[in-house]
Amino acid sequence: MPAHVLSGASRRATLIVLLLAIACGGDSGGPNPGPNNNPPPTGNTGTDINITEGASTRTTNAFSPNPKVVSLAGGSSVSIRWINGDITGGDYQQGTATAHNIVSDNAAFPSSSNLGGNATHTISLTAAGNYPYHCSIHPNMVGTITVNP
Ligand SMILES: [Cu+2]
Repeated sequence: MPAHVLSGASRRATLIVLLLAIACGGDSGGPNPGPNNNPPPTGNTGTDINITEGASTRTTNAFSPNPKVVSLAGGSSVSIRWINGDITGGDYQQGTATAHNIVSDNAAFPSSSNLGGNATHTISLTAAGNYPYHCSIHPNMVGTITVNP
C-alpha cells in the first residue's frame, strides 16, 4: 500500500511508535548499552564487587572478588557495591554493556534494577553470615558475600 493512502489511524500509530522511540532513547538509569554507559564510579573501593567483562557466560568468576569477604569490625553495618564493568568493544564511551540484575538467593537484601554499563547497586548488611546471590538475567552468574563479625 503506498504511503499516501495510509489511513489516519495508521499515521497516528506510526507517530506514536516514533515518539516512543525518541522517549526511550535517552539515559533513563536502566540498561544503557552502547555509547550511553556511565563513567567509572569513584570511591568506596574497599567494598566493591566488579561484574567482569563477559560475565553473562561465566559462573563464579562473573564477579570479582568472589567470594567477597568483609567485616563489621565493631560497626553496625557494612556496605557492598556492585559495579557493572561488563563493557566490551571499547571503553565506557565506545563499548557496549551487557545488563545484569543482582538478586539475593534468599531475599536477604534488595535486588538491583537492570544495571547498564558502570551502573552500580549498593546494599547495607548488618549481620555476620554468608549472603549468596546471582544474576536474575543469567542465573549461571553466582557469588557470595561473607560478612565476618
Ligand atoms: Cu547477568
